[in-house]
Amino acid sequence: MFSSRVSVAAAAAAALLAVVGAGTAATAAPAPLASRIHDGSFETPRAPVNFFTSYFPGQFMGSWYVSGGAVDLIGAGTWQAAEGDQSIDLNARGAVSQTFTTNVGTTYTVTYSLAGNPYDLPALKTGEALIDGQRFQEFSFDVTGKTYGNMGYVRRQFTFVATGTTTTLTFAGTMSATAANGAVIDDVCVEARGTWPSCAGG
Ligand SMILES: [Ca+2]
Repeated sequence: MFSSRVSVAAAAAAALLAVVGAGTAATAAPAPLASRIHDGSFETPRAPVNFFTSYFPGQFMGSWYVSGGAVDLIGAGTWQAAEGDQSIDLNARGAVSQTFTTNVGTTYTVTYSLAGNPYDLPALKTGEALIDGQRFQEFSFDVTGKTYGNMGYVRRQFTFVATGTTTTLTFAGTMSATAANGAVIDDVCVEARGTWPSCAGG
């Protein structure tokens, strides 16, 4: 386990590119509201360059809530990110969650980039993605041959049908509690019917 360190991050104002819909007719059928998660790329707050910040249950890591274990927010320059220059390490059994608005009955697609911390064994990093606490996808990544400069990200995807007006997405490590380094997640996107993707990388 990395040691804990709290970064003194400058209050970075997130520059949101607001896309204003051009809908005009009141008689038009309402467009399906797309889900909008925030900062799926884990770019805010900023972790120390070439270092990281550890977050623990009950703490907010920007738009994400740490719901289990310990999660490391990996600063720029530490290792390759899938998008932007930060990512997260779920360590052994760290978990991060975010709740966003959804339309009941609408199908949503979750995509994310997966790699693993190549620092040490075991080589196989495991975790799961949950919707409202229910496991929707297990994932694993073998870091054999991977390096900080060549993380080897792969893209993973699953869908869910919203059952409530809000939905909670969680990524959780499922490694042995003694594992020091785990699965790496970045560039999380949630979109409904292919519209309004919330991933930073498009
Ligand atoms: Ca990122």
